[in-house]
Amino acid sequence: SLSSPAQTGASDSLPRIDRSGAHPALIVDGAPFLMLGAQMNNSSAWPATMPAVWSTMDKLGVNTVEAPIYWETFEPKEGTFDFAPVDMLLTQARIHQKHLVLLWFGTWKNGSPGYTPEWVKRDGTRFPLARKEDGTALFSLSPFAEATLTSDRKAFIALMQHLKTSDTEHTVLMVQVENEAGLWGAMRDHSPAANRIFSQPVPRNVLEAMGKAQAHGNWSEVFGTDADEFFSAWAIARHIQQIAMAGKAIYPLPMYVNAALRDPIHPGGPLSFESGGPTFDVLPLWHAVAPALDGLAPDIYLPEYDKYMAVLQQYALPWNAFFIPETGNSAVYAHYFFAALGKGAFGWSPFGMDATGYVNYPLGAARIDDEALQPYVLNYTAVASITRELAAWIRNDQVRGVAEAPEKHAEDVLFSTLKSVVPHWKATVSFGLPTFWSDKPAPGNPKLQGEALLVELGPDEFLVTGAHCRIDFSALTNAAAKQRMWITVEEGSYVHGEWQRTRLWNGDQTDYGLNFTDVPQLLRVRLAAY
Ligand code: N0T
Repeated sequence: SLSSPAQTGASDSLPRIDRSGAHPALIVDGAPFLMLGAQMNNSSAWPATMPAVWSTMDKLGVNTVEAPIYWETFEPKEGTFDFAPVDMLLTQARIHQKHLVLLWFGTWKNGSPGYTPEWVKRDGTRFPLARKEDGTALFSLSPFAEATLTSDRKAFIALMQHLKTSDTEHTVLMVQVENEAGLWGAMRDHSPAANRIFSQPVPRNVLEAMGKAQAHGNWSEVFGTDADEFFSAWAIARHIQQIAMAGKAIYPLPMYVNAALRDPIHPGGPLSFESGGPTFDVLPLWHAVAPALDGLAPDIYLPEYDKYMAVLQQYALPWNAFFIPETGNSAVYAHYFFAALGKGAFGWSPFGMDATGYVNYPLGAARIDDEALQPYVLNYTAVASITRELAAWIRNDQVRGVAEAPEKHAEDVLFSTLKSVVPHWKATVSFGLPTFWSDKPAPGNPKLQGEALLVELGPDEFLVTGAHCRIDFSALTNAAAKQRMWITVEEGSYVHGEWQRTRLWNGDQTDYGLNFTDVPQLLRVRLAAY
């Protein structure tokens, strides 16, 4: 059940989203797939820079690379498409045995038309910019211009048509439509076309999605101070829906949009965030207006524990094909990988992973060297042998993840998912303890780097891994038997879907719990209570 693109080239079934489990899953070659991802820097998808991309990607042990397709390069003259950059990515990804997620940098790239072709940039009449309230132009295309939609859609269709004919082996798993769509610097477009529509009644699907089914009126009347943002979200979602729908009609790969986030706990007011993108407060609106999208995905550049967890919570919605298409690449972000999987994500992807020399510090790491990659390599090495199994366990909600928090140095995880016969188990994950003994409470690690992944395989049986943590269990019964004994603790890996143990842990290796450092180790644990 382990697969690489090369091994599975014969399959003709399309990647798709499956919604039959507890969490939506990405199905590749007929089975749930876990994306161990990374995204290259924005200007790296060029033949000259790809060696510096692959060196990092190969070190990281990713199975999926996120790569941009630039509209300006793809359609340099209106109606003339250059497929060479797409083919270059397909060919090289296959050589490196990676899957791809292609990112369509079209009308919106971080809200701007920077990646639109010159013939778009120079024609403000056909492709009008959005306006501030005082009439000043913004460097963002108005979502109310027919030609902008038509041209972007035409190019996107050409891309999907090309993938349909040239990617029969399904190197490409998903397509991101635009990049962080929305508007910085104003809450909505105030162009005359926009203002006209703003004063008209709010469409019914928006009213229903936003819990205002009984209301009627124009945007301000119904939504008050939220009107500008919701209007923006509706206009942009509608535009992207047309593009995604047209692309899917040609070749129905899973599609999603990514969000520049609004602060999940203390949402800033107007102008503090990118307006109109799928921020947490407008997810139902986006879902209703852009049903061609399978997922609305968070780009998480919030290093704080509480915020990262809040974002996972906000986007892990039953209808949302949930994964993390971008997250920061500095050290702290690595320890959120298992927590994301525990919330049901089918993929995770740090951003800016290449050796071109560019770094997006202070958003991410100041240097991308082996030391910076190390915690990310540990993450992917630890689960490399179980990506298929893990994806299925995530879909079934058998997986829990813990990330080390600043002030809480131990966390309990309760297991009742499989309704096992008594006893049910509590796992305690503690941080900063030595690997031998201790009579003190866990002090926490010197820096936040601890994390744990726990899979409930069956009654009294778990698969666990972790970094910089100790995992132990106790029984959750009212009876006398509350303490655990290890029946067996096996270290090993899955080989062609079969667990193979390399050794038993016992003695010092289990007397003080299961201690993980910076060595990738997978343990299969069988417990009993006394
Ligand atoms: C991300 C990346 C790339 C006031 C940043 C994050 C990528 C895009 N944008 O390196 O540009 O293409 O999706 C925006 C984070 C905004 C933080 C603003 C702080």
